[in-house]
Amino acid sequence: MSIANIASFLKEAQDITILTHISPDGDALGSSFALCAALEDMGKCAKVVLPEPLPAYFSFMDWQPTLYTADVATQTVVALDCGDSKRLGTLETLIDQAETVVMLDHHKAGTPFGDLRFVSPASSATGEIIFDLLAALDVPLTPEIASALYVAISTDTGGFRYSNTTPRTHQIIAKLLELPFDAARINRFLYDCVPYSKLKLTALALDALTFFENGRIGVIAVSLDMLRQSGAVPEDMDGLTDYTRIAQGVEIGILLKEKGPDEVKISLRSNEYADVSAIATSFLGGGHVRASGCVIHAPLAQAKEQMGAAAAKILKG
Ligand SMILES: [Mn+2]
Repeated sequence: MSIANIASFLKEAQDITILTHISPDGDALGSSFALCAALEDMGKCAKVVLPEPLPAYFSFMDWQPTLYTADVATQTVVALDCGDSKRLGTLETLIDQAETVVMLDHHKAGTPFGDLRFVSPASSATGEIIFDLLAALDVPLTPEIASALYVAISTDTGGFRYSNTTPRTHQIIAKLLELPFDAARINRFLYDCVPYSKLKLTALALDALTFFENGRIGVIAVSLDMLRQSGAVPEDMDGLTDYTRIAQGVEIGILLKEKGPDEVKISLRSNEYADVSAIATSFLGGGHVRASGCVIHAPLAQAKEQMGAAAAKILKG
């Protein structure tokens, strides 16, 4: 299915409900609210339905979701940035109720669903696909649309740093920046502004950073006590994984999060060559070569030793 086909279908649709994956990120939300604003500009009835309120991290954007209730009416559903309908969580029921389901995504792996599908793994973000869709719909960009797409594409490319960033990414961003919105303000809220609790937790985590194998493995174990001390909420742990692997000489980074007395959630990262999915798989987890995860049922200190030893074994080949 082409973007042009999906655009012609949406031109005829009147009542459109936009859905995205659970724990929505910047691309999920930015793409959703950009499309919603554009459809409203076209005179349609459109809404973004979320199962929970907007994550506080995005409260600097003037985004108004509709909270899910069992009686949310849906004629046409557009599911964005979601490679598998299971990732819609409770909203999956809306897929079954809708007359027509459109799916737009950029994830490589997934189980495509819906009646009209467009999946483009070459796109850095679903936001890039929405940019093309809006052009096909002939709807002019507004500051509201441009700022939402900017959030979508910037966050999924790590601020245009990741390898998924293409010339096309920058061409789209250049077009968006022609609109009068405050990109510097968005960048500040996205990348240079954290709740104090998160900063405090980061300080405790950095203090707890230890190394194995002559500094080639970096490990941070976050205890429940550290969360209590900093007043942090679980989402304040987002991004801590990066600190396990940014010290010079580190190849493998391991973040351990204590969930309970005998439950530790592990995130594994590698910088250049180590296959951390091999470590995760040996503990019944999974993921990719550079990023994977697993759960260990052991006390935090013991889990740390186990993961350090498993990572050392991978480095020794
Ligand atoms: Mn995405």
